[in-house]
Amino acid sequence: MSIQTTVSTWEELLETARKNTPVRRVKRPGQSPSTAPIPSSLHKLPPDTPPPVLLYRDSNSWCPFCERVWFALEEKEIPFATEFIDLSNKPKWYTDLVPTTLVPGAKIEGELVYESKDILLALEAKFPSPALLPENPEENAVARQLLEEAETNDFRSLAFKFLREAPTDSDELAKLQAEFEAKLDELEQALAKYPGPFFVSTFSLVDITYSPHLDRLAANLPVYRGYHIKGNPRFPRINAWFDALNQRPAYHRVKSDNITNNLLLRRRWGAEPIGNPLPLDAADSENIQFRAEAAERLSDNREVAIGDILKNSGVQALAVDGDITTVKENVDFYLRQLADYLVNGNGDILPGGRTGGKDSTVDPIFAAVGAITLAYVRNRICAPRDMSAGAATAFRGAIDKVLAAIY
Ligand SMILES: N[C@@H](CCC(=O)N[C@@H](CS)C(=O)NCC(=O)O)C(=O)O
Repeated sequence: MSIQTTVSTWEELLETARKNTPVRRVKRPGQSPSTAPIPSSLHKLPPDTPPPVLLYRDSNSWCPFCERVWFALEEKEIPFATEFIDLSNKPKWYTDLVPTTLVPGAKIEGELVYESKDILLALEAKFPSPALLPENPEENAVARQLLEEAETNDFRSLAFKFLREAPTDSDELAKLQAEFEAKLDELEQALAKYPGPFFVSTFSLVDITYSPHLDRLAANLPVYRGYHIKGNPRFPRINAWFDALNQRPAYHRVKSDNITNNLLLRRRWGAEPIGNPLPLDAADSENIQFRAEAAERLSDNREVAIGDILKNSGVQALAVDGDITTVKENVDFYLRQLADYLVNGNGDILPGGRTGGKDSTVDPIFAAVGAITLAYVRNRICAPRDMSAGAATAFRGAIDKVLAAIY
């Protein structure tokens, strides 16, 4: 079947997208992940100077402990290089190097440090400005104490018990919820001790330490337990803290989006959702820069994306006589239509399956390729591994629109 191409070429799409976003990533041909973010301060290094920090982190960018270190590196504007470790098959050199064999690990000016808290403190010692611990000695001691407590209190274990344990009855679930809420009450009280939205009077390593886990809980509890932290009147300070984090550019670079968190819990931990996913943030979906970033990612990395779709989505079953050429062309068409909608479109989306104008019939196989392609990539992309959380939201929002126009 010939396709009437009503959408722009990849080259046009890439050019338009790049006009609307400064965000770029490096390509890693043949490797996983296939692209990586560029640390925002790398450009500050003189040419041919190795960055002072090497971060060892998980290849899928799911690890909350790695996120802490990345967050601090971005806040402190430290240029760094990243070595990705495949946690399902850790290389021997890494397990030989790091006694715990866990990520994150780091080489800071050549010196190995591991355990996220120790890496954060070592970064603070070597790169004191901008400070992520208070200068006032008394408050500095409080922050260090809070950091210790974040590692030793049972906040994380109670939270994840409530989230992940399959309770035998509703009394058991209510008990887990009450224990978790008591822990949130403690955080609420801790946030009340100093003026301003943070744990101490300035943004600090304590906020960085709590943010990845609280983010994951705020995204997953509504879906897996019907429980909301965000918007819950019992926790006004935690909500103000989330709002304050949202003002920080570094946070937006390192965080995941809600859907990535939801999917991860199901796939990695086998949890069963009991409710609907949280609605996509409309402001992010409509944000021109996020839309352009998503389109830029898709256009620039299209070959890898198409290869992955053909291999893993099941779409090849639609090939006639085993010839995937047409399927491939059609996958390409739908991805271009998606990128086109991201950069150019807020108007009508031309139904992708129609080839002869508005009133012609939809070719069912062509439409099915589109449905599979779009449904697959909607759940395949993962923030911040593939793009920022805001871009991932815009990407998923655009897919919903294009999908809805297929049939
Ligand atoms: N206490 C450690 C925890 C690190 C950790 O649990 N990392 C996980 C990834 S989220 C890991 O390396 N898992 C691999 C494994 O268990 O082999 C820290 O704060 O750095």
